[in-house]
Amino acid sequence: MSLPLSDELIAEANVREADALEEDYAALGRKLSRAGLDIDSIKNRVAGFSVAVPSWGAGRGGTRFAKFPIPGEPTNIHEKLTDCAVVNQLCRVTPRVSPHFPWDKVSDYAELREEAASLGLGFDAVNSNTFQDQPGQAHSYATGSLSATDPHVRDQAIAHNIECIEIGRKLGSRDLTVWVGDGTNFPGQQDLTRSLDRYLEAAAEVYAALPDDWRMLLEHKLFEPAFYSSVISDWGSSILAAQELGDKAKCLVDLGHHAPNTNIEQIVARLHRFGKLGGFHFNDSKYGDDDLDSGSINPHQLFLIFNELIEAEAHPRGEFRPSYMIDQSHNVTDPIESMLSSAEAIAGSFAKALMVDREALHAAQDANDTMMAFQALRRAYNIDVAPILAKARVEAGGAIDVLGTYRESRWRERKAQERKPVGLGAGIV
Ligand code: PSV
Ligand code: MN
Repeated sequence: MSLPLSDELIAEANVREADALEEDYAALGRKLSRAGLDIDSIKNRVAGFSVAVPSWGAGRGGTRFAKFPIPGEPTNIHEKLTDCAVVNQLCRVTPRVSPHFPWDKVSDYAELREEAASLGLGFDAVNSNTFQDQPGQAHSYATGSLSATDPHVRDQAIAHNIECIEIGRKLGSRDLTVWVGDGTNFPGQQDLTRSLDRYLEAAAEVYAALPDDWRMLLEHKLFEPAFYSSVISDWGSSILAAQELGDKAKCLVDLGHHAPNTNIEQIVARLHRFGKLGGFHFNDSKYGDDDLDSGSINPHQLFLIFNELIEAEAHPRGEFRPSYMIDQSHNVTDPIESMLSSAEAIAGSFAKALMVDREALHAAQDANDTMMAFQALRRAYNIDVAPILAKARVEAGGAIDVLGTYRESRWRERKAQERKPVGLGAGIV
């Protein structure tokens, strides 16, 4: 394996932080043991936790108004993988990349898989893209893809999804994530029932091409690009579609794809209850599908989602295998820094949720002791888990101070000398 940053750089940076980490870890360990928690057991669970990064998140995103590239940004899947390897080398929680096609198209996928492996990376869910036209494409997705009125368009969208499965098999993926931008901008533009019928029929053809151990993750989104109606607009449409398609179809929750103030943790509990929780696209949002960094706006919501996930794991309804992926648009930061900060926020929420006193919580719930039930959550949420995350990282070869060490590496400045500049333009990712 040949990782992008020098091991010495990380080791030297860690030496400077080691004593403080030991002190903080020991102090937190004493505090947790008073609450009956063993810090090493929590740390070991955290060490087993991982979240995939999106290949597209390695580049700078943008809005429909503009994109402001930075020097040294990756411009192809090879450079993106290298940047994702930097993220994982420092934080050790992101060993997989979720690719997007045709954005990440190459001629030899076996080679790409080896390239990733040599960087310490594997591949997570493959994402299809029928929300954009590609140069030379026979039929346009302007008025829909899997739900299009024109059967040629639907066939093309089906074929693309099946091609993504084929690519994913070569990459070692086991999930196909399907998000369609299909919908309407005008009342009356399409029949709301018949468009769903067309989607279901086309999605069933994709589903039929899934290998036995694969899942199809249906990602819903309330609005955008369609502003009046979206075909798979919410978790209700998503679970109904997944139920109709079959066991291998599950629902994927992108945190930004709901109306403001939606109780997303309850959606997670509901999907789990019916064996349909497939995975997540983590991000944060204030207004809509803002694709902001995980935990930057509402860290409490992230914690409450993980609280439901810990409950779900303890009370399985069928297989419990949610895919954890980040889906963010890094418009104003260095994408590597955003992914480092987000991975920490996500792993931290997981760690906090592990520390909820479930016996106390359940007892308070059963006794209708509202305040004590809330306090069981609050106590865990208030714990500063940074020493646990840092200890798990450093034991796995990562950096104690991920952002500081990244800046010290001058990775972006060095890449700015080597990589070709990205063109200007608009672009939501
Ligand atoms: C759509 O907004 C989405 O969340 C889907 O996951 C896409 O694949 C991704 O963003 C990138 O555009
Ligand atoms: Mn998404």
